[in-house]
Amino acid sequence: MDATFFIALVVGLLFVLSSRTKAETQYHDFVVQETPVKRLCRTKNIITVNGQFPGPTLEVRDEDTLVVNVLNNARYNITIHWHGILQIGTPWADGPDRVTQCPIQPGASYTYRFTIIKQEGTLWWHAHSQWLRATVYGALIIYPKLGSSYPYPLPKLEIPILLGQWWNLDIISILNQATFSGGAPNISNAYTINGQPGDLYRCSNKDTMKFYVESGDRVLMRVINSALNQQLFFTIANHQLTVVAADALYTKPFTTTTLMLGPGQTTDVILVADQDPRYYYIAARAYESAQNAPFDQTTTTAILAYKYAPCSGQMGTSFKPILPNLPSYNDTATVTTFTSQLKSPSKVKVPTNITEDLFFVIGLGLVNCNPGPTCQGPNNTRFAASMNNISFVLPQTTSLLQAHYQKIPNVFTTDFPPVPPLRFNYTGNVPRALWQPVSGTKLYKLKFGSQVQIVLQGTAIVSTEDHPVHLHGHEFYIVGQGFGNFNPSTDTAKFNLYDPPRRNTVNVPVGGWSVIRFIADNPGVWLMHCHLDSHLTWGFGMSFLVENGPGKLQSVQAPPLDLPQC
Ligand SMILES: *[C@@H]1O[C@H](CO)[C@@H](O)[C@H](O)[C@H]1NC(C)=O
Ligand SMILES: *[C@@H]1O[C@H](CO)[C@@H](O)[C@H](O)[C@H]1NC(C)=O
Ligand SMILES: *[C@@H]1O[C@H](CO)[C@@H](O)[C@H](O)[C@H]1NC(C)=O
Ligand SMILES: *[C@@H]1O[C@H](CO)[C@@H](O)[C@H](O)[C@H]1NC(C)=O
Ligand SMILES: *[C@@H]1O[C@H](CO)[C@@H](O)[C@H](O)[C@H]1NC(C)=O
Ligand SMILES: *[C@@H]1O[C@H](CO)[C@@H](O)[C@H](O)[C@H]1NC(C)=O
Ligand SMILES: *[C@@H]1O[C@H](CO)[C@@H](O)[C@H](O)[C@H]1NC(C)=O
Ligand SMILES: [Cu+2]
Repeated sequence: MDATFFIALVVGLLFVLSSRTKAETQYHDFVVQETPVKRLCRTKNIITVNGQFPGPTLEVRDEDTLVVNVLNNARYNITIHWHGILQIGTPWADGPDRVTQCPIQPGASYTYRFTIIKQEGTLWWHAHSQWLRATVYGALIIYPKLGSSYPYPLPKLEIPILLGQWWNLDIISILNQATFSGGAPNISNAYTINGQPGDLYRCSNKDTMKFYVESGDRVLMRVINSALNQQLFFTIANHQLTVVAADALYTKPFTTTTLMLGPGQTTDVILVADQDPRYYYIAARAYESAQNAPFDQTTTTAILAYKYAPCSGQMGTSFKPILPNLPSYNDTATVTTFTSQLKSPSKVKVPTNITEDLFFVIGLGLVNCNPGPTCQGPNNTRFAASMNNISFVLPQTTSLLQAHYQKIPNVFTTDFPPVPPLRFNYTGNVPRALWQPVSGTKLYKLKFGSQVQIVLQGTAIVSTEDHPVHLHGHEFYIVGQGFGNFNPSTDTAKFNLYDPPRRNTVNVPVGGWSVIRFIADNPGVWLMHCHLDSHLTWGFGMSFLVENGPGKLQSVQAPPLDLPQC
């Protein structure tokens, strides 16, 4: 063989191989700005990224690196969180305000750099300061790395569906008013699908989202609950949905008509366009488990539109979309049926040598105060929330991660209680004397490699309620859940240690409990919190401090030079 040809062949082969397997680095500019948008018959300014609402969709592959320069041209402090990205070795890029960084102040910028490590599926990004994520969010789609594919037949179409929540008034004034008054924040005026409320709201018809399909198409819908303060049911008229993944982790496929997603959660479903060629509504509305709590009872819709739907004139019946049935707002039975079907695709390695056996009592509370304009909660109180009776307070002068890394004293303590300070009938009639939590900035230290189990036990304080609890920096197995008080002697035996679902956000059932397990293998400071932003504001959060490990890449590295300072 001719030598030149041989070299060309080898080089060519190497090129093909490297282009097949080489991950890439993607650079993006996010300009945070004020943008006028018109919804529900009125125009208002909202905070957006690059003037887009929802924000830009990021599409990457597993093993790619993202470099996102965020320039803040708005008048509020902001941070961006990459929801569900593990941030292995890059805790400074996680984003929660005052947890892993100080905010990016108006006029300033910060570059988030991180690599996707063994993750694929549907995630999203959102602001993680004040309540700016009401409008600052977008999809983050991770395709399998080159050369690998989905564990199901390739769909013809992929549609990201971001469910959102819309207020006619400025979200920061809603937050400020609630913070001042101590009462519940004003309810939203609409829910949205990809930023649009849909046909059932005033002045919304012409902008309703339409997704066109052809008969026989297999469609992958990547459903994301990006609502600020509301769990949502999701359904599509006349169509079955096959669930294939949740929170960017594959599941054993199962078929359902209705999904329920807490804020923060994602669910991938496959739909086959196997119905009469016409228009069908895609719809979402509230799942509200708290008793006597006001909530937005509207329904958002988009349209699944079969191309070649028979024309029968402008107002033809085939263009009038069919509305699906949605469960009642308080249909917990449907939620339980749905969540109990979520399982890992096959046997998984669940931590079984538990070295940290934690029990967190979670829920709302009330703080007594002198009657007045700042005590507008029930009976002259202010709303609060807590985990193990600690209502979480963020530091003001630096972030928790910075205080940890630079050993700055008096920012936090590490005495977050592993078990509740008091044992009581959590979901029973809780004496009023137990309703008031204490404030604190307490972390819980985890040795690198700890095998952690946490019982998340809801309470009936103020009201029982479903809480979507999200953990940063880790994914966990949900080994069990139930109603009432967790009973170790009977409930432990029923844990699913074979194929439990793995997620980053668990819905702790209303008046019940969930048990999660994970390995603390990512050094840093990681927030765990209720993903209803109103609850987080009231103190429903805590942070883990995962200590450095022995390995070379197992310790927190120096912060990036452009890390914002307070
Ligand atoms: C909240 O709603 C109340 C009652 O409808 C209204 O008076 C108030 O102005 C609203 N607050 C904000 C900040 O929108
Ligand atoms: C749900 O709400 C309906 C109507 O408000 C009520 O009659 C029913 O008792 C509620 N169900 C549950 C399980 O709370
Ligand atoms: C379980 O964890 C303990 C404490 O870290 C360790 O000493 C023990 O060897 C572990 N057991 C197994 C079976 O891994
Ligand atoms: C407010 O006070 C009334 C009268 O004492 C009582 O019936 C009600 O349960 C209280 N509500 C709360 C949320 O504490
Ligand atoms: C806890 O409260 C519930 C509801 O009031 C009651 O049914 C149950 O018996 C109580 N459990 C204990 C152990 O007291
Ligand atoms: C929380 O702590 C406060 C202050 O010590 C106490 O009054 C209250 O009873 C505690 N509540 C619970 C549920 O532990
Ligand atoms: C923005 O962040 C800076 C730095 O922490 C802080 O001093 C300032 O008060 C913040 N501004 C607002 C409006 O929260
Ligand atoms: Cu909550």
